[in-house]
Amino acid sequence: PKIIVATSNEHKLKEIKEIFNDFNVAGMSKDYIAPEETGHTFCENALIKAKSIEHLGEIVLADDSGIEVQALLGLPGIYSARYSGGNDYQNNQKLLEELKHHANRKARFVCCMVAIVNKKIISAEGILEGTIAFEPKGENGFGYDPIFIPSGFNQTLAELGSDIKNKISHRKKALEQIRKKIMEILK
Ligand code: ITT
Repeated sequence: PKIIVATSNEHKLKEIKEIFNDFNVAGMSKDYIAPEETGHTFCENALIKAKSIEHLGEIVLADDSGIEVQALLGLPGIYSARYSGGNDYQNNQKLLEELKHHANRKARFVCCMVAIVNKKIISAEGILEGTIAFEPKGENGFGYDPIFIPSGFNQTLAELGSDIKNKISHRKKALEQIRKKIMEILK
């Protein structure tokens, strides 16, 4: 089946394509203007994005995700993309700076996927637990990957690379759940 994804983040799209390699996954064109993310939760924002392209196909999908840091009471959370007002590197620097005086470096990635399948709205959430590293390491991935060490590993997601990331990630978990719900509607 064909799935259109409401994202302007090419890294997300690449991961979704790798995980959903049994679907025909298409992104948006260059001139796609994303809606304002005015929701208060990941799923609210994912729904806003999915609805914005509902008219484009029988199956549309949107991903809203971010990192929640325990010592920062869950921030940056839904503000992850706009945390520093700058780029990924600056977001990472700000997070490391904020955590300087905290011993607790626990964090988790959260992803909410919303799909609209033949007008039916479905959602699924995935979580990846881990800790924040003391400095950025690794070249793979995007966003907070260089400073996030998943539980059970001793390297960052950016060091571990996409093969491992796409087996364990919040995005992978959310996609596997939503895959089941999509197939249930289509059968
Ligand atoms: P779209 O809304 O167009 O999909 P976006 O990048 O703005 O793209 P979000 O609003 O969902 O997406 O913000 C997600 C941010 O959370 C992202 O920019 C990263 O900073 C962070 N993030 C989410 N998933 C991540 C991952 O797998 N690895 C690293 N950082 C991630």
